Amino acid sequence: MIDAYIAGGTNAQRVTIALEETGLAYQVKKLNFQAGDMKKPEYLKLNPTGRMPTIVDSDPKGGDAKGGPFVLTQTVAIMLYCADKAGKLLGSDAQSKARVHEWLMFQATDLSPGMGFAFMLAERAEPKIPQARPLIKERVLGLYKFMDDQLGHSKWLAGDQFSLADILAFPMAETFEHDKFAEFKHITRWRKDVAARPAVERGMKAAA
Ligand SMILES: N[C@@H](CCC(=O)N[C@@H](CS)C(=O)NCC(=O)O)C(=O)O
Repeated sequence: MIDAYIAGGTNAQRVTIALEETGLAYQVKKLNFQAGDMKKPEYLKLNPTGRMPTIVDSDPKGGDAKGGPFVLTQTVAIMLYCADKAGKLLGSDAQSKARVHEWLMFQATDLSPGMGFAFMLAERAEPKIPQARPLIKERVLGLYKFMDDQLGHSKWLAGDQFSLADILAFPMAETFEHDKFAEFKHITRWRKDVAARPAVERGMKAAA
């Protein structure tokens, strides 16, 4: 059984969708952000960064858990662990695996930092720097254009097979300003295809 410590939001959705798509047994341990659950000593033992998500796999070897529970943090690492454990969502040969990794990296090192910094500069910095928004938005839109082109010639991000790359991208695409996606027809088609998957629907609900 995997305990998934989450408090809602896109990273939580990524984890619960990955868990639903892999079919691994899991339960949600809901953290209350406002109540400071992520800074409480018992949670900090699991995740010293005081952030979420975190998973605890009480059955790490698929057997009798002789090695004790396995604690893991970092959204992408958790997704990779679940996919690896279930033998799903990662591609079937060296090349398809590399494609999945390529699109995971695109998001983890290009898209997410761009969107994260835009939010920090424009909303959280003191003083706020709203003039940073258009600059970063332009960069993010450039990256989404690249993603749109890819989805113009393949059903899923990394090719013919639905993969972790789609799961990583979907929650962020759902929060982006959708009027900006009007020119990105393929992303719009892909968002519908991803949302229609029963496991995705269950994962989104589980993280709500
Ligand atoms: N790189 C980490 C980021 C974790 C992270 O920043 N989580 C946010 C929510 S998405 C959080 O817990 N923030 C609470 C805080 O910073 O106090 C991951 O992917 O898991």
